[in-house]
This record gives sequence, C-alpha cells and structure tokens, in this order.
Amino acid sequence: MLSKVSTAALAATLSLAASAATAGAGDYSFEPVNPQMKKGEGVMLAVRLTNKQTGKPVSDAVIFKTRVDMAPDGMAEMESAVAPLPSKEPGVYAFKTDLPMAGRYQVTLSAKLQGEPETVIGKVIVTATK
Ligand SMILES: [Cu+2]
Repeated sequence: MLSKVSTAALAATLSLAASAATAGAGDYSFEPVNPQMKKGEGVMLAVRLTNKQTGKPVSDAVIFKTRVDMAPDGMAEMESAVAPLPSKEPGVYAFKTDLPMAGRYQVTLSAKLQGEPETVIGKVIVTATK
C-alpha cells in the first residue's frame, strides 16, 4: 500500500507543476516568433507552438480562443481584437491584431491538441516599440 500512496502523491505533484506552467499541460511551449514588434494597427503577430518532449512543432492545434491585452503593463482592460490568419509554417499560428501603444502585451491562447484531453493554455509576451 505504501508504494501506491507515494505514486499518488507524485502524480499530484506532477500535475501541480504542469498547471503552474501552462494551466493544462506542461509539455508544450508557446513562444512569440517576434518578441519585439513595432506598434501599430492591423499587425501580424505569430506564436510558435512546440512539443517540449519531441522538440517538434505542433501543427494540428485548434486555437479556439485568443486574447491580447496589456496586462503585463497594468492595463488588462486594454484588450485588442484578434483575428486568425493562415499559417505559413508548421506549428506557427498567426493572428491579426492591434498594438496601439508601446509596451508589453500578453497573448493568451486556449488550444485543443491531438491526444490532450485538457485545454492547453499558453501565454506569451510581446513588446511593442514606437
Ligand atoms: Cu496600454
């Protein structure tokens, strides 16, 4: 019985670690293709999704919700409209959005991935410059 208990404890610890990383599955990394961009209206913002275990791009994700706001600079209420754009590269998800002022923007993506029962939530930060 002892080993069963410690396995459960380990599983609980692992799932806690995973939820801290991406709030769903910790095996994926979301990175901005361009961490720094010029501010502007109707700019293209792209995020690269990688499977951390294989190092390969994840090209079959269904991103069903995307939010862009200025939460990193204390302006969470400053939200921009986001529209998906066609992907030009496997594992790269592109969006059209507005970065109206210089500063940091948080992009929150909610994704459904093959073989992943939970929604995977990724957050990336993009800095807009003047
Ligand atoms: Cu702002």
